[in-house]
Amino acid sequence: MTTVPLPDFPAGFRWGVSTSAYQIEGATGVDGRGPSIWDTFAREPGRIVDGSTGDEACDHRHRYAEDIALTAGLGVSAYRFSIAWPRVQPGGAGPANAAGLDFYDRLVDGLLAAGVDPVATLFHWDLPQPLEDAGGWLNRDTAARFAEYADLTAARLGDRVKLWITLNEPFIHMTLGYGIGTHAPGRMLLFDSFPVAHHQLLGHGLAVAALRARSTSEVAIANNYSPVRQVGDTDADRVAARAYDALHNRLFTDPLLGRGYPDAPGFDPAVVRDGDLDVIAAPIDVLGVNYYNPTGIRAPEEGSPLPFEMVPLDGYPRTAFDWPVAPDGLRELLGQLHDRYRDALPPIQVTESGCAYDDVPDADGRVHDPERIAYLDGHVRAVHEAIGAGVPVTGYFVWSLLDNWEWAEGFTKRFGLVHVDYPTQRRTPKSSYTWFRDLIRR
Ligand code: PNW
Repeated sequence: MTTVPLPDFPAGFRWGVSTSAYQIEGATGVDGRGPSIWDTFAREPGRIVDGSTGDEACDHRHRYAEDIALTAGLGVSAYRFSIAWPRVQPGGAGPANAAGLDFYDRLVDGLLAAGVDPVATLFHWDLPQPLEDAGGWLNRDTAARFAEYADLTAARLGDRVKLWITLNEPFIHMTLGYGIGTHAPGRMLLFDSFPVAHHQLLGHGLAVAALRARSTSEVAIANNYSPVRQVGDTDADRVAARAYDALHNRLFTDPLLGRGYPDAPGFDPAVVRDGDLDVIAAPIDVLGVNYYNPTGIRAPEEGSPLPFEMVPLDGYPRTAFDWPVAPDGLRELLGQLHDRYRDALPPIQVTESGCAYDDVPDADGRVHDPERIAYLDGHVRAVHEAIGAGVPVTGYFVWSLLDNWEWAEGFTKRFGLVHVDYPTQRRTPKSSYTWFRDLIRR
């Protein structure tokens, strides 16, 4: 890690931490919550590496007051959480379940009392199971259902949530959930999953309209981005890199920012109806950027089902997920977004940035995570550099406040600033927590 002091950030820069409902809440059977696709998926043998489910996770549904205190103790100005759709509409449709919304009401009030802005994501992958039974995001009707849920939620919380995020990483949900099936709902449609992109984006646009009608707060979407590093120098490598870039970095952003769909693999205009692109391009106030790593791409082998091949990038340290630690990729990505969309680009907030390491308490019960400090130090500097170069970045959220249930990896990957001992649910701030607190305090 560099010892050069961290640079100052503009006044009003939003420092935050992020979590998501299914990964931390547990208590899946209380408040009249209905089943989600992740309850179903996690129960299927072989889906989750350690055989765990999110039934308990971090028990945040019961321990939220302690988690608000941990958040406030960091001195962050914002906390990004997600609302579990199955708590608000247990069946995925119909009137709001008041008991489900009561929990988020208390959470939001607790955050505000602690001086922390609530930033609420409406969909972080936990679709009500009844909607999946009707086709999930392959079904156009799910977009309308999503807008209805957004309306019910904003009617209750719209006066206090400071920033709404409609969808989390629709690209990852489409590719892992419907393309290759390593996430819920576990479908393997490869490029036939394109309708999932369009229906999520349509749901986003309809939800933006619903939120605007109920709330004067800012509205955003959180996309996952990964700058593409072309490996190899043939024309075929160039074509492959361009195809992957269109899929990962443009499919969910070009139409949002008014450009229509790019020419991306799997793009099937058949599901796009007249007027949809206008709905999708409804102005947003903030573009949420989730960044973890760049992607190496070269031309595929003959006969591959994919128009590109992913290759590991050499020369970077790696996290416990084996993801490369590449802060230069964040700098590159922010510059790319700025160059690509120029005047159409709203202010960016980095809504997720973080890393997994095998953090274990020492004999004194302390958790030292110097790799995470180095990771965050590098990424915070990358953001600062981008701001210096004129990219409008107004916030940075660490993924995550807590170690939590990491989807198909179960409890085996720890991303938190706070260590969680799952058997006892004891929370222990790691040294990165202190580091981040001190960074914000300066
Ligand atoms: C994001 N990939 O997921 C999610 O928003 C979080 O819920 C998650 O815990 C975090 O990143 C860490 O994984 C991703 O395969 C899952 O490239 C997979 C990928 C990227 C992001």
